[in-house]
Amino acid sequence: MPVKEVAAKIASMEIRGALRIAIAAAKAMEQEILDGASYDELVRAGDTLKDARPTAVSLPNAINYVLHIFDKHKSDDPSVARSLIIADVSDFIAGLESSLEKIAEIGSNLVEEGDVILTICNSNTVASILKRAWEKGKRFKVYACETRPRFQGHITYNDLASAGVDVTLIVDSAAYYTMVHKSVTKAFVGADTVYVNGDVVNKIGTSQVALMAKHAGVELIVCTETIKFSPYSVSGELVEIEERDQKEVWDKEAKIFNPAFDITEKEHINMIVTEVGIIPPEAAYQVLKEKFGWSLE
Ligand code: RUB
Repeated sequence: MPVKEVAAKIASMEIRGALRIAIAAAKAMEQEILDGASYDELVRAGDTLKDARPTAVSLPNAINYVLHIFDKHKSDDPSVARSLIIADVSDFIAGLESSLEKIAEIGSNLVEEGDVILTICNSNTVASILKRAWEKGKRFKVYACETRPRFQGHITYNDLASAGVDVTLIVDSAAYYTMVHKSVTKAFVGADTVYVNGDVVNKIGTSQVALMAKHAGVELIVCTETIKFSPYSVSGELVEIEERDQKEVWDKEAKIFNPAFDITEKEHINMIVTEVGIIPPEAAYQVLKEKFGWSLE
């Protein structure tokens, strides 16, 4: 798919969820390379993609890694350089895709028989973990927050229900009541960006869920591939919290504030599940050093 089309689909949220966004962007960059783009053309394509949505760091991370691959091969013999670049980029994309599989396996070990799990928005990573746990024969209940204003909770509901998982939809404002009165044991949430200090940016409402979880003694588990860790946060650069069209909230002339994401402080996070293992939020820097050393030098 051409870069402009992918960027438009990311902006309109037809392609959404931080991992899917990263994979779609990397594939669009791969296509540019296959079409013979120069480094400068590739940088411009990357900029178009990066401008599509501001908050998921997986988007610039994926683009910058493809650019890094291109740059790395610049001193190679030109007759083989392009095929080496294409091989590395396709390995990178395969790695992104397999990270979901690995995290599903690791995360599913955290789900226990009889758990009552609350989730918010639609994280493909969280859904993959829950479906894997169900496939393994574990039996548990899930409460999915509907996630105003875009109702990504409906996607979660449909995905889990069609895999046979015992899932119930709740309105967002029922989250605390549900935690207390339905004996929720764990909250699983996704991530758009993980900062070096262990704070996590995710769908608006996640930080409320985290505060409630802390108050109710419920474990908050963030599920994220390491492509969503922000190397830029090492030098203090934070992501922009996207504010979307007010019409998503109410199709009327009114004063409306519609932030799409919020920040959950590390103090409210019990653990972060990644494809390289389960870590405390405080270990974010270690992950960044290992994964993004090339960009931190
Ligand atoms: C999606 C969202 C998801 C993360 C992780 O927001 O906040 O929790 O992106 O998703 P939006 P995944 O619907 O606005 O894109 O686990 O699928 O990468």
